[in-house]
Amino acid sequence: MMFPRTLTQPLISNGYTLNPENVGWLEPSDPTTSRRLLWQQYQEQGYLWLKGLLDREDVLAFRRRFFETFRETGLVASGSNALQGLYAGADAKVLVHPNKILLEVVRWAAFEAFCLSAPIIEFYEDFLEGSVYLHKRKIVRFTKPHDPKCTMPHYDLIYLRGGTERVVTSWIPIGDIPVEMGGLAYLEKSHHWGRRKEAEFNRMNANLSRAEQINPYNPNMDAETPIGADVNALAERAGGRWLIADYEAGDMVVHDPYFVHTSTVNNDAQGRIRLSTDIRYQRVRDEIDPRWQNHWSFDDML
Ligand SMILES: O=C(O)CCC(=O)C(=O)O
Repeated sequence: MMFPRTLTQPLISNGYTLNPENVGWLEPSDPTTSRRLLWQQYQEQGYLWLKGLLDREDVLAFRRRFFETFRETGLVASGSNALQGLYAGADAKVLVHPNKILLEVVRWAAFEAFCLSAPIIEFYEDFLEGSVYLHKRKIVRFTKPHDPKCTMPHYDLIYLRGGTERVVTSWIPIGDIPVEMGGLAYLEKSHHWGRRKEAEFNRMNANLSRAEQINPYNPNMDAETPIGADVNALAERAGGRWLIADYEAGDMVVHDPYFVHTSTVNNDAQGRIRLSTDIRYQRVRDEIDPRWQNHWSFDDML
């Protein structure tokens, strides 16, 4: 496939520069496509990039509300419009720890309402063919411009082994996230590789207690870097490219729990903070990982 556009700069993930031959683009899906076709695409690709599933204005309203609150940290450029989420710069004095705000936001009723908005629930009830459950542990992430720390390559089941493997993640950009702002990059067809990797972890963990088997910090695993940080080496090992996209407010990506993903550095020329949420849904009748039934906290070891 041809790239839809030329990249203006190299993409860097945790110190590794992605080789251009290891980069491709996500295929968008129309949310109004039939369930049968979407399911088929999801199984083939490991993801669905649902364009415009959500109301763009609702998503932008949430972005504005987030940054109005986030101003308290001192990290939003003074006098700027909250909707932009402009970073105050590396010299900014931190007044309130950003984690305090994040942990409040994931507990907001307004955030819960956002995650339970009609387009999402209607999509999942159709897609998963039944009543769905939203995991209580929901994550909101922000990425400052030029911060070298990125999401480490991983697949979600590493942290979610205590329930069904039919759990599905929604990654939702809260605002536009063009490639240069460091959105998610997905390793092409890696849901097959992830299944094999998980079988390998299961073999290694066979003699551990059940609690240790599902613990991503068990003696056989390194939860911080579970499959390595070198994105080029991973592309070679899994035999696919890292698929990127210019995400827009209103989009939702649905990804398979074995599908490998990472993020890249936010090099936004305007200095905007990248904001997103990742939340999980499953059929209520499937086994639910009890460790994900509390609000997110930084010491929950997941
Ligand atoms: O937004 C990110 O950087 C990471 C998100 C993630 O890991 C996920 O959606 O499962």
